[in-house]
Parts: sequence; structure tokens; C-alpha cells
Amino acid sequence: MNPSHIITTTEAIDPVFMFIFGACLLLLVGITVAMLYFVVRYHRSRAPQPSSQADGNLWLEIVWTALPTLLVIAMFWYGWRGYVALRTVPPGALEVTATARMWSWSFTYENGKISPKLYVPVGRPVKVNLVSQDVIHGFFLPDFRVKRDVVPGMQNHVWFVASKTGSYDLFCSQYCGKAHSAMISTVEALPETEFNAWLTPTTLQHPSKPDGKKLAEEKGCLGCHSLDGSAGVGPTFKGLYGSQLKVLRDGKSMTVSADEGYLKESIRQPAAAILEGFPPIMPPNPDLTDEQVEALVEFIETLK
Ligand SMILES: [Cu+2]
Repeated sequence: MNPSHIITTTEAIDPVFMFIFGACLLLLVGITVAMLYFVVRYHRSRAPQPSSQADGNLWLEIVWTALPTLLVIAMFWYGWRGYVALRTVPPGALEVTATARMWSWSFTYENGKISPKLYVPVGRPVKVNLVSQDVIHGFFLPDFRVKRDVVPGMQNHVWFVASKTGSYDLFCSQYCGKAHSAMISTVEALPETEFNAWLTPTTLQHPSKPDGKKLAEEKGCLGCHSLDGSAGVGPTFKGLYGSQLKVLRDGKSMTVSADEGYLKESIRQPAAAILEGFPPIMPPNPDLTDEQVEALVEFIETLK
């Protein structure tokens, strides 16, 4: 599909912004200049007594009523057309579901492929369905002028099209808790053939055993747990396996060993025994399979 045939979201927004901004700037300058002029021209020392007997000017009143009315109608009409363009997904769009959770994004494609980054083909519109697993997040792509709240339980979508290959920032625009500022990802715009190669599942990409590292990325674990020992919202995975941890279980402080059993429990039911010094904010993970939990623990073990 030729990208020049569809209007992009940037093309829908920018002229409206420039029009409204330009009109405001013109009025600001015009009103300020007129005000300053009148302050000087009609200072008490120059015109101490009213000298005009005019009690009205019909044409002046018609003009200063009609012009602003036309201006705000133009702003509305222009803005409305931009809004409709933003809400109308062009035909042939690639459909992706963006899932937001505290504090990461994941993107699910129609063939079931899941990615922590939003890969898209250049020139093809992308419809992004917005899903939140917990609180209100915001799907924000400044480069494409796209920003929409992701509200739990509400069906919503955005669309955009990348005209050039490249990597574009993706932010969460609603304050959603402690690691909100870390809830960032990117849109990776690839040439169509490269994108198709990336999207097509190969036997290599789907080994019979789940890949723990990939899972940790996809499920958003790494949004809070670092791999390099740096402090995050949650404890780092580096050196975690086998270490001695001071935890709070049933309100009692105790020391446990971070063995397979403890890690499995902490993935499934994080609130059961919270590591001291960390807030009890990790959501439980009932939808992971036993195999996936096993793979995650094995991955953490490799970081001893
Ligand atoms: Cu968020």
C-alpha cells in the first residue's frame, strides 16, 4: 500500500494545531498592540473629556460579532475533521492488541506472537486495541501525535501509520504508580518484508520449552526487576537465586532461602511473603502455566 494515499495521524493533527495556535498568536499580538496604543493615545492628559457624541455603530458591531463567530466555527470544523481522521481506521490495517499493566507494555499480534516492542511495517496503517489489566494507563506516541487513555474494562483503540523506518518512543501518559516513568517501550517500524519475516513464526522461535528470559520480557517482569543488580521497584534478579532473604510472612519477619519453592510462590502469589524494604505491589500471576513458572525460575537461577 502506498503511504501517500492515506492521511497520517500527524497530517491530521499538525495543521489543526498550527491553525489554532496561529489564530491565538495573531489575537494575542493584535489585542496587546491595540491595548498599548489606546493606553498611550487616550491617556487622561491627551483626552481629559469625552469628545465624541457617537452612541453606536451597527456595522462595527456586526463585524466584531461575525468575525470571532466564523473563527471559532472554523476551529471547530477543522478540529472535528482531524478528530474524525484519528478515530477512523483506514481499511487494510494491521491489528495489534496493546496490553498495559503496572509497569510494562506487551503487544499481541493476530497470529499469537507477543512482543515487548511494537513492531510495525512501514506504510501500512496499524490499529492498536487498548487493554489494561489493572489501572488507567495512557498510550502515547508523540511522533505520531497519538495519545489515548487505556482504561480497564473499556474497549478502545488508536491507529497510526509509520511513513519511515525507525524507532519511535512509546510512553505511558497516565500516572499509574511507582514505576510509571519506567513504563516505556518503542515502535519499531520495519520494511514490509523484514516485518513479515519477524512476524512469521518459525520452529526456532517456538521451542517446546518456554524461554524464561523471553517470558520475563514479555510478561513485563523486567519493568520492575533488573538483571544487572541495580535497584528497581522490585528486587533485582541478579544473584537472587539461593540468597537469604528477610521477608514478611503473615505479618511475621523471617529469613528464607530464595530457592525454587520460594521463587515459584513469589511469582504466583507475590503477597504471600514480601521481601523487606519493598512495597507489596506486584500483581499475582494466575494465568502463567506451570511450565512457564518453571522456565522463569530457571532463568533467575542462571543469574546467580
Ligand atoms: Cu502506566
